[in-house]
Parts: sequence; structure tokens; C-alpha cells
Amino acid sequence: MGMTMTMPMSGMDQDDMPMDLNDISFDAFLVNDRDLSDPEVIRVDRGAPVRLRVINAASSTNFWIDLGAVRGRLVAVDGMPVRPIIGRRFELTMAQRVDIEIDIPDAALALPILAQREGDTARTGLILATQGARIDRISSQADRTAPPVLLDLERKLLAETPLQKRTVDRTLSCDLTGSMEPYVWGINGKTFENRAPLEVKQGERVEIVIRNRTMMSHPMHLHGHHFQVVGIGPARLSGAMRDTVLVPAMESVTIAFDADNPGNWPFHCHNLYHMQAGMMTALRYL
Ligand SMILES: [Cu+2]
Repeated sequence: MGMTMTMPMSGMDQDDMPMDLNDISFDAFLVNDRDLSDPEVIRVDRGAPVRLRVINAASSTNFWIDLGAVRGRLVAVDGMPVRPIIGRRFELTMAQRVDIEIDIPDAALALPILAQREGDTARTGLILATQGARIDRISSQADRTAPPVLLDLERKLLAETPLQKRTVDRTLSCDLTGSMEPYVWGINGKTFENRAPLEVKQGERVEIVIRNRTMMSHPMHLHGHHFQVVGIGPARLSGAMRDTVLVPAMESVTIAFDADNPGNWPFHCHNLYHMQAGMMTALRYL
């Protein structure tokens, strides 16, 4: 896949705050190595349930997953069960995974499963098809630009098995810092080379307040743990257990986890260009 650096496209979030989307341009978006000029067609049985696991393996792109004519049940995020949410469109940030159950209708049908880039018309996908379905060509450009991926879905998610209730032993602060010009990103004002590791002790309940001080969103990924999303801005919630959470421009997200897996764990933005440009630190305990 070829790519070039571009100035990002500007979008507006719900508060009409300008924000930067898509700082890298790509010439194609692929699902299982194919684009919509020759998409994968997966044969499915009429009337049978299907479970789709969608993995956002893109280096630098947030997508809207679009089920088209059918509704699906979102049952897990990042491999962890959530209370089911029914819908046709689900946002998916870099490195996140969603499990979606679909009841295939008892008919001859082609069901495109599409992924459209935020702030763009570019899309990719594959096709589920029952016996006898006619499969039409689908354009790799949607009619309408997709909105930015924000936290609307995150706010609705409830962990099926949340963290046990207990007091928080340690609260850490992670400010996401940096800019497009110069293209340098960091955590608490430091790039990875100059990092100040996050220090915790084994057995602690830890919360990390992640505040995005930049005009781009950052999908933050912690190795070695699943965390629970327990705060969005000032609001507390019993959100999803997961390992990657989007922190949109100028917003904050609080995550909680139990320090039960000692090591020297990367904590980084999963936009790989941001990570490479410094937005990574370590969570360390022995
Ligand atoms: Cu980032």
C-alpha cells in the first residue's frame, strides 16, 4: 500500500470544534488483502447466524463499519463481552476489534459489509452471499463523507464482566501532546526516547486519566492488560473492558485496571505514525 504525508483534512466534532483527521493518504483500503474492485465473497447459509470479527489493522485510519441492509448485534469489543448493542453502523478505531452477530435472512441475498474511512468517502469491504445471490459491483467511494469517529458508541458500551468494585490505589495522569508541525507526538510532553515511565505497584487498582491536548484523536493501547473505560470527560461509567480506546481531540478518557501482570509494558498511540513520532511510554512494575 503506497502512502504520502498530507496536511490533514479538517472536520468538525459535535461541539463544532475543528479537528484534524487522516494525516496520511493511502491509495487503497483492503479487507483480507482485497479492495472493492474484486472483493472477497463469503458464502453463508440462509437463515443461519454469522459472527463477524472485524479487526482494524490499519496503520492510521479510523473506520465506520456499515452492515447495509441488515442489523447486527455488537457482542464484544477487543475480545471482551459487552451488553449487546443492535445497529447497522459501528465505529472502529485503529487496533480495536468488534464481534458482530448477524442473522442471515432466509433469502437469496448479497450483504456487503463495508468499512468507510472517517472524514472521507473512501471505503472497502467484503460480501456475505447466500445461495443464488446476485452480486453487484460496489463503488470504492461512498456517496457521502463519513463523520469523524468519536465516543458515541463508547458511551453506550457496558462491560458484561466489569472490574470488581474496590478503592483506587493510584491515579496517574497522561496528557497526549504534540502537533502536525513539527510532526512530533508525545505523552506528558515527552517523546519515547525521553519517556517518564508510568510507575505502579503490583496489586494496585490503577486509574489513568488520559487527556488529549492535541487537535487529532489518538487510539491509546495498553499492552499486558485489559482495562475498563470508567470515565469520559467528567462522566463516570461502567464501560467496556478493552485494550484500546480512542481519545478524541481535546477530550479526556479515564481507564482503570488491576496491576496483576508485572512487566515493562508499552502504552502508546496505535496510530503507528504517531507512535513512531514519539507517542509511547512504558507502564512498569515488578
Ligand atoms: Cu495518535
